[in-house]
Amino acid sequence: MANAPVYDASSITVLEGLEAVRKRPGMYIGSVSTRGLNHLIYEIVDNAVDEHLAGFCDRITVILEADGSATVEDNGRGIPVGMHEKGISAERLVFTTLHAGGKFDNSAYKTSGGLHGVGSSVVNALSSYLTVRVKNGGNIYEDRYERGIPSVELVDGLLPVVGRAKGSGTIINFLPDDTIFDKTRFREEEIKSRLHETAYLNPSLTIIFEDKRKPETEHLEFHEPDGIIGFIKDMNKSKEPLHDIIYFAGESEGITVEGAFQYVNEFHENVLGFCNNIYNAEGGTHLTGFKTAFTNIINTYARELNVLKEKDANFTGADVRNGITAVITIKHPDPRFEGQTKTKLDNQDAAKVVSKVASEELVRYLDRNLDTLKSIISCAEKAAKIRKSEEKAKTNMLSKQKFSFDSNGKLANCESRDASKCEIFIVEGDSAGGSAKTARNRAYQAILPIRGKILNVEKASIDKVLANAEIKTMINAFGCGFSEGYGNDFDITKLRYDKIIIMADADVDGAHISNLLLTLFYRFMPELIFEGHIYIAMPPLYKAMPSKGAEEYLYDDKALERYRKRHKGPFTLQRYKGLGEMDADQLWETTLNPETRMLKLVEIEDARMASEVTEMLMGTDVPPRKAFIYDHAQDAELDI
Ligand code: TSJ
Repeated sequence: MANAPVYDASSITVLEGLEAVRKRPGMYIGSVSTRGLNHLIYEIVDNAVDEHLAGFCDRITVILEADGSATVEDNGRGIPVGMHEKGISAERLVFTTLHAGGKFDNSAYKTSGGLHGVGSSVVNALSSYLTVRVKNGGNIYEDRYERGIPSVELVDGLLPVVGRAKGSGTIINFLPDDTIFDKTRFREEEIKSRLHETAYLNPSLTIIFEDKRKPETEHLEFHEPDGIIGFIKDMNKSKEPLHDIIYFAGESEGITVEGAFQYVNEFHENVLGFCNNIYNAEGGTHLTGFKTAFTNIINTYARELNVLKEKDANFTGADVRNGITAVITIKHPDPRFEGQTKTKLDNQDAAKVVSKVASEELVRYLDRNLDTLKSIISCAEKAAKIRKSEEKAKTNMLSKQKFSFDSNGKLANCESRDASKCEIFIVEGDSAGGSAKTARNRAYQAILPIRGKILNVEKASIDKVLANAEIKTMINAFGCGFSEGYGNDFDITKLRYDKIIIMADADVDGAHISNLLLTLFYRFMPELIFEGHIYIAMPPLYKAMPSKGAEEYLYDDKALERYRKRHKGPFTLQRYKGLGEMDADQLWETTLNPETRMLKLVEIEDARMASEVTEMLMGTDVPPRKAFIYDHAQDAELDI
């Protein structure tokens, strides 16, 4: 009886709720890919962060266990295990009711993010098992669920005590359900990055990360007492800062605002927004508020200092932000999000309050720091100059071409017009392109060969970018247009291919080409990356041909190592130097055929990661760039 599911009348609707989560997991966690998988951890961690925000927890530990499960522990008050008014343990309510967060409508959740406090039941529903341990009053209470269904019998509605312990806290251990998720291996790079980001946003919190899946446990501690100032310092660490980091903070209408920024000697802006510690990939009203205020302030100063003469037009917002790295983080009692990925803050009062706080605080600062003000204004001047010449070039371009670039004959399109089934391979080199055209399944696979090295868009002005033949062909083929960042001229609903697959040689040149393409997408079509449409094909490095038995393709050196261990007897090894060495059949089998190929989904989820990637992609140092591709190659799995 101990492990049999325990039902009672009130749990029927509960189970129906969790069943809905299992039927449509994507609705609750975005996707069932690695990204969705990692989200499970964030949902749980966010609850512990809420306990920190409520003032009762200063330490969170996240462990990726050797058995594939994850453990999250905090030293907060512990989830209440007592009887809730509904006649069921409060803890049960948290894990079996969708949106249970609202049930504990106290100050603890006053500033929590849209999903905080509600995610734990979703994680529960999507886990093969989930155990809850609560330390409180000298006791350890334990509960357990299987696929969301409780398997521990309550005694008088209360949880059993399984041990004694000092202190208080909550420990959750769960194993993602492999019948729900495509892949069940947590991706540590992304998790570490997200936890580090959380540490920057919560300066008095310590987050410990352990990866016990590795031969030697990896142990990291994130504690960032300098908060967002440290965040800016980190993002600008390999850049050339033009002044000390500026920090401002304030409160109005129950909304608290904190901001920090620093200009670097670069033509690029990086402004990140957070609401209740959640990264807003699509920005929103807090950023609008900051940008509006800041543009006004700098224009006013520029006129006072006579940098802008009476006849001159104002600097644009983009001019003013040329070279800025900024973080704006607010706490809002009732945040609302909109946008494609529901990551755009929508509350109008946030714009007003951020604008007010930023104006007051920054004028106070800049009045006293004239040198800093002058270097900011000179960044704006440089940007305005470039903008004016680029506007001219763009107008000329547009009037000539109107973006209706005809396909210039190189694209071998597929027959299907059902975008959800179509794939386009961007193939380096004409010879590989030729083989790929022969090898593909023309029903749904399109091939676009590109020749030589593609233009580095970070080093080129926009007219050069648009004049580049390869780039024109790509923009035309994808069908969405383009615009800097999240602009209005890009329409992802017009995308003609579900998968855009970069296919380059597995060498340094190939890595370079992949990086240039990713830079292009990141700068002009970021939604393609954020919405998970960009992939990197992973052609095999070797073919092992044993004297007895079947040939086998090996996709990396680790695979070769494993092959050597497991394969007894002699074999010859063919090393592929490039895609061009494969004939059409081999290319189909290793790189094109969805049943057997390896694809790496390019995922850039959180701000820190995105910023690091830009830095890597833009930087001139080769080693970090190689490392980026290498890291991603490590994560590749069979795409079946
Ligand atoms: F996600 C989760 F629910 F599984 C989870 C919750 C996971 C982890 C690691 C920690 C937590 C959590 C919840 N930590 N601390 C709390 N605190 C409460 O739930 C709590 C405790 C006391 C009171 C109170 O009013 O006395 C209120 C709350 C919400």
